[in-house]
Amino acid sequence: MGRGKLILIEGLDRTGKSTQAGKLAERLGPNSQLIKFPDRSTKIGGLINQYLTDPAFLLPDQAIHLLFSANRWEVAEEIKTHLLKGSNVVLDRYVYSGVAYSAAKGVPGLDLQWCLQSDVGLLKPDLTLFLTNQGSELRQGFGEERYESSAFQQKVREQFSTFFNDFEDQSYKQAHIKVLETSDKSIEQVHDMVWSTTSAFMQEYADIQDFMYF
Ligand code: Z5A
Ligand code: MG
Repeated sequence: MGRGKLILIEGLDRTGKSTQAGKLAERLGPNSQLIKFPDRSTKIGGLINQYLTDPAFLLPDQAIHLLFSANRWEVAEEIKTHLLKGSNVVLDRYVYSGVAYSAAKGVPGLDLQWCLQSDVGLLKPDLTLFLTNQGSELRQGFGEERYESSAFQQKVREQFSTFFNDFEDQSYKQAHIKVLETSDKSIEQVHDMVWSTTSAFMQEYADIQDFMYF
């Protein structure tokens, strides 16, 4: 039996990532695993949650960046173990959110290159589905957490784009990262796109055995 596939649902805010990650994991069957970042249930995740929800809880930008990264390292072995047992793992946000949100702050020195360093060595997804809503004003109602303003989200969008174009290996990008436009599509319509892209990928890359790393 081959190893499971690591499938990431990434994207801009309020594009339905958590909704789609849940539906994909369900469709992949009971043996699949769903892991969300940030995982707010761990000790490190508790600090991240406090940072996101309490404006009075201040941390240096470098420190919160490293906590988000540490939150991924906390479960890195667990993810690999699931994959080696043949389970597919669906991730809801991951390294790309890590670098894009921190670099979008525009803090001198906290650029994409610096931000990536703490994630170097983490498993790279076999497939990333990047959800965008370029053409839509739908679901622009951001919440109350830190980072949830449209001006900041525009900067995040630019950082994602710079990372994929300038930092990601282009042959990896072409084969392993798929952009899905979700504007004006229902949850079921987006799920159909997610499922058809995932099943086509799984067929084409059924034999992947080696792991890839950031
Ligand atoms: N962050 C970071 O800085 N560094 C890191 O390393 C990581 C994250 C991992 C919290 O993340 C913040 O942490 C986030 C990035 C930063 N900052 N911001 N902004 P989070 O993942 O916990 O954020 P969230 O609160 O879950 O929001 P989200 O992920 O942006 O939302 P979503 O998952 O994309 O959307 P959703 O929860 O699936 O759907 C939102 C609503 O829209 C919900 O009511 C759905 O029922 C509805 N929905 C979904 N799809 C549709 C369609 N197609 N039509 C109509 N309605 C829909
Ligand atoms: Mg979410």
